[in-house]
Amino acid sequence: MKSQRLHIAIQKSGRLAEKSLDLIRAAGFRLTRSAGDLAYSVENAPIDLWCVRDDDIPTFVADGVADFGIVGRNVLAERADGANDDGLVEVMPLGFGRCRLCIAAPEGFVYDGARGLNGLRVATTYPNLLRRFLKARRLDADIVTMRGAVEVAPRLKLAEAICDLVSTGATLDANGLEAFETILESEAVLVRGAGDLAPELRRAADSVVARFKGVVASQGAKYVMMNAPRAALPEIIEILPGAEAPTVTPLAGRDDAVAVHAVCQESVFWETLEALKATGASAILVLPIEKMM
Ligand code: PRT
Ligand code: ZN
Repeated sequence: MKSQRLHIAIQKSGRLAEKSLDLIRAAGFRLTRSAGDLAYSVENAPIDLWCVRDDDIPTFVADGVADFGIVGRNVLAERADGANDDGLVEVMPLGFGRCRLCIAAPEGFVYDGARGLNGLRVATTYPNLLRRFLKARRLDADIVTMRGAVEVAPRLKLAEAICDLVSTGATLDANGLEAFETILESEAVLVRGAGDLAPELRRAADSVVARFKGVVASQGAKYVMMNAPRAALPEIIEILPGAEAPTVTPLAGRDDAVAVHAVCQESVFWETLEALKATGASAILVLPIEKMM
């Protein structure tokens, strides 16, 4: 009989491991370790976590061993090569593990558009993504597939260019390389398989998705409150970043001024506060949001 618990595959150790656990905890799921360091059990919901290599997460989900996975979009995209469509679906981006898959070459390389890659060797651990990029641009470069440490390939004369993930750019800098093209924007995503869930697991699955959405939406979101001249309202709404219709309430004993409350979906910078102040707003408060649904 199939298990009555929902299974989520996460990275065991590495760049996404801690942040995946943080997300799950922020969604209110209490974790206890089980099976050594291979799994966690959620105490307050019928959910278990499998801790595995990130490269195996798509297989776990595609085979139905896990119902969901948390993995880099780059790993998913590298696996899906069109011919081998395993029906994996990206449910939502999770806002961490951001990076770009870039083409880079030694500084000083004259990159005259992607055509400059014709006839060159490009080293990568992402041969499928690179092949698709080259094909879409009708380019003819040789792909040198490596297992890691791609950034040393030009120095070892193994390739003239590389195609690798970049986040801060420090690795490229340290190796005298420069990025020219981004072929994929990546971050950690929640992935699910193509199959239907057992009815008794659907509630847990809906709750995972809704709570993750809440956590992701509240990250960076702020609750902004202020008093403002009624006449400045249109201008204030323009200035507030990513705010949906703000709440406007009267101020006792003041006909010309109102209180404005708004949820801003984007960062609120000091510049924004200064711009608000310039419209005549006062008592401006910016508060963090803990949960949002
Ligand atoms: O052991 P396991 O197989 O599970 O882990 P792994 O070693 O294959 O993966 P890991 O933990 O390195 O990365 C997991 C995921 O993190 C990746 O699949 C990406 O989705 C995401 N991620 C985000 C990154 C980076 N940023 C990143 N910068 N993955 C790798 N890098 C590497 C990159 O390959 C290069 O070597 O970091 C270097 C560049 O970093 P910067 O900061 O110097 O630009
Ligand atoms: Zn890996």
